[in-house]
Amino acid sequence: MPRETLFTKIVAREIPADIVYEDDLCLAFRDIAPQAPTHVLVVPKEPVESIDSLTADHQELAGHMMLVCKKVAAAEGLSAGYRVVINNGKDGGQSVDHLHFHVLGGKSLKWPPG
Ligand code: DGP
Repeated sequence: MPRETLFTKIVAREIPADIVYEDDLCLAFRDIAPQAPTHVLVVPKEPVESIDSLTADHQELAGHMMLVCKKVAAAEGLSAGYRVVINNGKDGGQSVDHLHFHVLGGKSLKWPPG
């Protein structure tokens, strides 16, 4: 049984979020602590923990989520560019154990990240 996380609760509408996109497979909502003028999280409805938890069975879902990031970026007007980030595990800076793609934009982003 997958563990309940903040994001499973957002998917279940048990806690509120500013939802910007939804389809059968995933949900996108604004990050509560935005690191850029636009900061949206794209999460699968299925409670996959991280990139490390993905299997070959998730190939379609993972590709779909990437296309949703592109859709969200377009809907947010990020025509000058944007960044998609997936933190994985402790050293990767993952703090919520439910896979999520960060879509960041609305300013010129610095590289490399810390
Ligand atoms: P990460 O560090 O990659 O696991 O990113 C988790 C993100 O989730 C972080 O940027 C802050 C965001 N976050 C944490 N709790 C909540 C919440 O309750 N609601 C929303 N919308 N975002 C949250």
